[in-house]
Amino acid sequence: MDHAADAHRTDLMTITRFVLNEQSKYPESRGDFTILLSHIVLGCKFVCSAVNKAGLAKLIGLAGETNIQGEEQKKLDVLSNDVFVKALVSSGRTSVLVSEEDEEATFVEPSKRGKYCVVFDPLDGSSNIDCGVSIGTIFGIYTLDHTDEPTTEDVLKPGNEMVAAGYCMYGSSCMLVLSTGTGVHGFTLDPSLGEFILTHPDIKIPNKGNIYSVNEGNAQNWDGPTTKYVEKCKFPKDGSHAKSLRYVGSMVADVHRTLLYGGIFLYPADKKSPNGKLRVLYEVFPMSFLMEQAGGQAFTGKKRALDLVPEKIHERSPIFLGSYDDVEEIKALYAEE
Ligand code: FDP
Repeated sequence: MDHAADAHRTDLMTITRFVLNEQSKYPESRGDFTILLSHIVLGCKFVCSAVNKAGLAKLIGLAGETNIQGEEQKKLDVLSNDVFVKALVSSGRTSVLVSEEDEEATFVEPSKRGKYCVVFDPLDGSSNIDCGVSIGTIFGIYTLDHTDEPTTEDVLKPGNEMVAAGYCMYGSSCMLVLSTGTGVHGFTLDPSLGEFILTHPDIKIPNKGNIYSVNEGNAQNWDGPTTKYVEKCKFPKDGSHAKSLRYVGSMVADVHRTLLYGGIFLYPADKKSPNGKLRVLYEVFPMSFLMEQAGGQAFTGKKRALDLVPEKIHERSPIFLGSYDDVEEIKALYAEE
């Protein structure tokens, strides 16, 4: 009998135990973050269950509404948004919420307020819902640094001020990847226990990868550096192997693969979308935070992504993120401009 393996199987590090362990390193901590996270975890479990049942429950289909980005809103988007907003408000630990689905920020009523602001995309990659491809929830957390009436200014802060970020991927397994600023840790939902168990401690992205991930259908509208970079991936002139192309078109799935296998994920600016497509607060920042914590980089084409200061809650930005050396190459091409 393998006693070491058995000890591992019987000493389960749940996400709550993990965060409580972290919390114990800060004696002044009152457990607010642990409570907030447990509400986010509940939202993820609910959405995971809804995504799994979607085909059966006839939840798939248009809800007959469009969101503020002009995209068709699916029933699962609406449901996920409701679940997260209610879970976050009822945690009693939030003051400002920004959701991809809501045009305006939500300000929590005074009696339920707490010291955190949460920015999130409740169900990212929604064009993939109907074909069962992996989708996910992305979130970033800021602290409220004053006791005055909260405003949107409290979330219009650079990503480097986030105190935590993560995503939950609803795929062949349900996985929550989290960073509180001390590395990146992955937890897989054990459906029989209903608990997220630490399965991927201290994730480090390889320094260089052999995969690039981009919607190449937009190539005719790209700028010079992006065009040159993708050309280099396909036809390297330094004797290295050409990179493989993988693109799911669901940010959580594409970033998750990039984090585990290495390589680069690009959503550049193009002539039609000069600011790219992905949203700064709840797509670019959380994923950039995780990449940096895992030893990678995230770049906008102009600067470090986490140094952006958003002016609007639904602002977009081009993004290049992934393995350190791969992002270094695209930075060099933009520096030549
Ligand atoms: P979706 O439109 O399906 O919701 O920002 C949303 C997003 O998906 C990301 O998850 C994904 O990376 C990207 O858009 C895909 O965009 P393209 O279809 O333009 O490639």
